[in-house]
Amino acid sequence: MRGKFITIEGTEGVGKTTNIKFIQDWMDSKKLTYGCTREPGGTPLAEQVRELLLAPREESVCNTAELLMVFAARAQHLNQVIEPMLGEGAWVLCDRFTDATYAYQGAGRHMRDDLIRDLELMVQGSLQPDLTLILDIPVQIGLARASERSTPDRFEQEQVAFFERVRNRYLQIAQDNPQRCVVIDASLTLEGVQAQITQTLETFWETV
Ligand code: T5A
Repeated sequence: MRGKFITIEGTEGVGKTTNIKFIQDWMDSKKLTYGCTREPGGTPLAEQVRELLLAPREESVCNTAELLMVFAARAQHLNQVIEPMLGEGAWVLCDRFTDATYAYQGAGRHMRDDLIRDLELMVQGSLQPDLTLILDIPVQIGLARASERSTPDRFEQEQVAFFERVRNRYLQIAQDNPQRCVVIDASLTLEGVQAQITQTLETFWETV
């Protein structure tokens, strides 16, 4: 049987990395075979593209180049990691996927959705996550958490208005895709966030 594909999304500093470890513990408790990966990245080549995308630079990166780099990395990641694992029956837990492209390049950078959709179709065909956890938090809280943890990358140097557009698009995606998306209130304590995640995973588990 094909594995399940779970993605985790949200604006900067929302707690994805922190909660991925928690989800891995849940998967261990279910004795699942799974892989944990991330976007942009997940293969040596795609990780190099990630470095290109995130590095702050003086040269301004044109939106089309950024979008194509995101999908180039995704194509490699799907081909080398995600599809083979799902095909072998393993579950895949991925830190960000194409919802991030609609949120960051679509809403954030004002790129046209139909362009993103064309690339999505070319790169991933009909593949969609089975479950997407969207961690939601007021932008300023997330940015403050992220800045305490590390120096800002190229995206984290954007203005608050950019992240407000990103956040709103994520909420819109959740509203448009209730069968696969669950919004988690990530402004609570870690315990409160993880209680919501457990509930979501257990509900999903019942459908598997
Ligand atoms: N991108 C990506 C695109 O533009 N298009 C795309 O298609 C894709 C796939 C990199 C960038 O790439 C862009 C978007 C991104 O800008 P990323 O590495 O996922 O993507 O970048 P970040 O969102 O910056 O991820 P981070 O690792 O920085 O943040 P996390 O993982 O959300 O946050 P985390 O877990 O590190 O937590 C941040 C801090 O908050 C604390 C943690 O301890 C940590 O210190 N924290 C809490 N504190 C209090 N209460 C809680 N509930 C807390 N949860 C966590």
